[in-house]
Amino acid sequence: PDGSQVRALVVGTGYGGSVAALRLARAGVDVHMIEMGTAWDTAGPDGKIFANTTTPDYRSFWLRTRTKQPLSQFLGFPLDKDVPRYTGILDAEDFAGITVYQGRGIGGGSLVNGGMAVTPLRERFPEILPTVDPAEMYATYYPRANAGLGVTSVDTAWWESTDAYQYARVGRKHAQRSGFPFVFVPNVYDWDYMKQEAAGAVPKSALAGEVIYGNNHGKKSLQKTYLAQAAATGRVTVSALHRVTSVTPAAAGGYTVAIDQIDTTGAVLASKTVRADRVFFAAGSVGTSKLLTRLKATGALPALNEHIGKGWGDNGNVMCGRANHMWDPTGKLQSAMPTAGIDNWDAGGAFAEVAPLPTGIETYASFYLSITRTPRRAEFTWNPATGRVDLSWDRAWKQTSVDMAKSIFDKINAKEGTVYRSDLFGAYKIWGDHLTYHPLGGAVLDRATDNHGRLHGYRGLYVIDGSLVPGNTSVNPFVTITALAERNIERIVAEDF
Ligand code: FAE
Repeated sequence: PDGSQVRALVVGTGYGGSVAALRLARAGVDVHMIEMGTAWDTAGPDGKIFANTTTPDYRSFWLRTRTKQPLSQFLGFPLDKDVPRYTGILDAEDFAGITVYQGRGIGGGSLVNGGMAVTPLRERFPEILPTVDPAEMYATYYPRANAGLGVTSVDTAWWESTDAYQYARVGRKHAQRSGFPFVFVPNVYDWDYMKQEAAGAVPKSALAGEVIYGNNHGKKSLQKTYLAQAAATGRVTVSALHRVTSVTPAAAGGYTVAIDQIDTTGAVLASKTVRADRVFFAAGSVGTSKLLTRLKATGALPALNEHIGKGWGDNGNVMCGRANHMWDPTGKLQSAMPTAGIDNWDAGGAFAEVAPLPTGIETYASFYLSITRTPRRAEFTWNPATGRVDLSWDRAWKQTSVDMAKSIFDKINAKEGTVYRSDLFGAYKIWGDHLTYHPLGGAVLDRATDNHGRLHGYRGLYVIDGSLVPGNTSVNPFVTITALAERNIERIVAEDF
C-alpha cells in the first residue's frame, strides 16, 4: 500500500528476483516483490490461463494492438493479426536495431521460454563471467540452481521412440552426417507429464505446441519452483500489475520507491510510494538497464557509475529454417520443449538449438535458434527529447552471428542437398536476424556493481538479474542467471543483513 515501509523490495519476478526473494525470506527478511505484468492465475473465457501458440489472442502480447510473432510468415502467408491491447505475456520490445522478446507477469521469462536449462561447459565459463570463480560456480551454485529450478533430462529411450521428437531426431541425423557434435540438453518440463500427454491421458500442453504464450501444464515455471517456495516462507508478498518508476535515496535513510499501479490496458490507476531499506533490481536485462540509465541521467541516482547501460548483448541469437527432402519429414506433432543442440562453438562460434516448429501440419522444415559468439555490445542511453531510453544496437551487427550460424547450416545443406527456408521471417528472407530472446548485460558484474551485484555509488541497492552478465553465455542463459543470483545473494545475506 501507498506510504508503507519494507525491508527489502525486489523489482521484477523473473529468475534473479525469485532467487533473491527466496533466500532473503529464508534468512528471516520480509520481502515485497513488484511485478508489472499480471499474476497469470485466472482462466480466460476458454477455461485456460494461457493462449495457444497457433492462436494468439489478447493474452499473448504485452500492450500491443497487433501481434508481433517471432515467425512473421509461413508459406507466404503473414501470420500477425489484430488483438485487443492487454498486459499479455510476451513483450516484443522494439529498439531501433532489434526487437527484444521478454516474458511479462509473475515468473518473468519462465512463463514464455522453452525451458532449456543448460549449464555452459566449464572451460567456456571464464569467457562468460571473467570475474567469477568457476570452482565455486560448478561445485555449489550451478547445482543449487539446477535443483531449485527442477532441471531434469529427457528419458532418451522414450525420446528415440516418440513421434513428438521426430523433428529432433532428424536434426541429430543431419548434424551427425556433417560431423557436428549433437548434445542433449536438460529442461524444466515435467517429462512424466509429457509422456502422459503422448499417451492421451492428460490435457496436452507441450504436445499441443504451448510455449511462447505460456504453458497450461507441465512446465515448471518459477511460479511452481522458487516462487512457490518463497511464498511458503510466509515472508514474501507480490504485487502484480505494479510498475516501479523511480528509486531515489530517502531523507530518513533507505530509498523512496515510486510505483504505478496499472490496469490490464496499461492505464495508470494509482501512483504510490513506499520506503525500502534495500532495493534489488531484477527487472531483467532490459528492464533494469532502462531504469538505471534513466535514474542516473535524470538525477534520481546520480552517483551510479559510468558502466550503467553498457555491455549489452543479444547472446548472438539468430534463427533459421532448412527445407528437408520429402524422405525427412519432421512430423506434424512436435513437442514445444527443445531437448538438443548442435555444438560448433569452438570451431565456428555457434551453438544451435534444434527447435520445434509446432504448426500441427507436416512442414518438412528443420528450425534452429543459434546462439553465437558475437563480440558486438550495445549501450543504453537516456534520450531527453523523447523521454525514452535508446539502445545503440545496429541491425547490421547480426551479420557476424549469421556467418557463425552458417558454419553449421551451410555445411549441412551442402551434405544433404537442401536449402534454407525463405518464407519464415518475410518474403525471401532466410535469417531471423531482427530479434533476440536472450538479452544480457547493461549493469555488468564488477563494473556497474561490485563482484556480487552491489551497485557502485549507493549502499543497499543491488542488481540480481541478467543485466549482470556481459552479453553472452554460450548457451541458453537462465541457468547461469539463476546460479549467479544464488552466488551473489548468499554473500549479500551473510554480509549486508
Ligand atoms: P526476467 O525473467 O525477464 O524477469 C524480469 C521481470 O521484471 C519481468 O517479469 C518483468 O515484467 C518485470 N519488470 C520489468 N520492468 C519492471 C518494472 N519497472 N517494474 C516492475 N516489474 C518490472 O529477467 N532461456 C533459457 O535459458 N532457455 C530457454 O529455453 C529460453 N527460451 C526463451 C524463449 C523465449 C520466447 C524468451 C523470450 C526467452 C527465452 N529464454 C530462455 C531467456 C530467459 O527466459 C531469460 O534469459 C530470463 O527470463 C531472464 O531472467 P531475468 O531474471 O534476468
